[in-house]
Amino acid sequence: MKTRAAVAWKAGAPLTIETIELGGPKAGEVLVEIMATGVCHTDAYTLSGADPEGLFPAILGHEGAGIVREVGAGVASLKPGDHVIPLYTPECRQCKTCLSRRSNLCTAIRATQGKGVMPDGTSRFACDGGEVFHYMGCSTFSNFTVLPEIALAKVREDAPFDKICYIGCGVTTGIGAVINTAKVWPGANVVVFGLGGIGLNVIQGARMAGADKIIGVDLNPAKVEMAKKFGMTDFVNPAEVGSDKVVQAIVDLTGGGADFSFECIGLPVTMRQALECCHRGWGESIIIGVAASGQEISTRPFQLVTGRVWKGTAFGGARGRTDVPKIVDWYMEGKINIDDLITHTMPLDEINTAFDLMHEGKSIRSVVTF
Ligand code: NAD
Ligand code: AHE
Ligand code: ZN
Repeated sequence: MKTRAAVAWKAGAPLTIETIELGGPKAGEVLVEIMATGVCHTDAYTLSGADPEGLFPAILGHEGAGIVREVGAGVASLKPGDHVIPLYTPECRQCKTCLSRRSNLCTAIRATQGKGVMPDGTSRFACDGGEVFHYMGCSTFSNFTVLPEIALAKVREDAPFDKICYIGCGVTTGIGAVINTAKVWPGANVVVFGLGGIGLNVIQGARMAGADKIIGVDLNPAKVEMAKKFGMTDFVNPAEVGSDKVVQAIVDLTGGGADFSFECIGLPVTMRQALECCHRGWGESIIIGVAASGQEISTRPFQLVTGRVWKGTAFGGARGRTDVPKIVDWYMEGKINIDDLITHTMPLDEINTAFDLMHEGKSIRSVVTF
């Protein structure tokens, strides 16, 4: 079939809207009509050329919601008409990692996802006869896409696509990092580096967990109002206190250091600050931000010897097919706020505006509707 999609032809270039040839679902696969997709900073990261797994040409996008239109042979858990959220972290429930219950990092299809192809090693997308790569196993910047059954969470049908698409990455990553990875306790002091589409969901999760102080760190003061609305109690602007004074400012605000910190920017310098502002003896720092190819983190080993803990999390530690439908329920029951974080909505033709708004610091989340 033919479909419309935004294609990333090369690093750093704007996406262009193309008519794409899409192959149908093979055994174990599902054809999904994407109704809406968020634009996450990770899409911009890959488009920038800094992602070692970045391939071109590709159809980016990994924060979508849509409707099953066709299923391949052997697909048992989904049928045409089902509403779904694509999962860049699938849940096969059979691999060593899924069975271990210790991590959400299902390994069933990770290798082919990183190579921009389906599990059988081929791409279903072509443009003018040339192969176009898949992205993170999702490619939600296409009106129609094909995913393995294990990479789709079935969700309730009364939930609006243009809001729940954000659960496909940002909402689940931020709230999940607090609940699943850090296990923030009531009364904890929490610090969030980066008040964007992920950091504000960390703040929302920290408030749900009953955190006491929730300190936000960002260079952009325009993010303060929204962060306060979601539960931020204190704000530190590195441009005002000085980058070398951020750690001390947080230690002072928390009476000795944070119980938990979350890095939601993707820079080694803020990752180090996030670790070193943690409380001696027990403070835990969770890395969420994705740093560019070749970058490394460092600290004095003494920081770890004296009890601080460095961790990371992908997709908030969530097991997608199990947890995502529950997060959609939380949204529909009014337990979490998604609407206020979606600051811009636009048609596919205007998708490059979503990247511009992100880079200019003017949006929290932009959502593209088809
Ligand atoms: P975003 O662009 O919406 O937000 C980033 C925020 O960081 C902005 O508010 C910006 O002003 C702030 N910032 C930038 N440089 C700063 C600095 N030096 N000091 C302080 N603040 C600074 O991005 P997002 O969508 O929230 O994504 C954040 C990061 O999380 C990205 O690296 C993204 O790739 C990553 N991410 C990781 C996962 C995961 O599963 N681990 C999931 C989604 C996103
Ligand atoms: N190809 C990238 C990987 C970047 C990365 O860490 N991605 C996160 C999700 S970000 C969503 O916005 C993730 O899920 N990581 C685990 C995994 O298996 O990719 C790079 O930098 O190499
Ligand atoms: Zn993302």
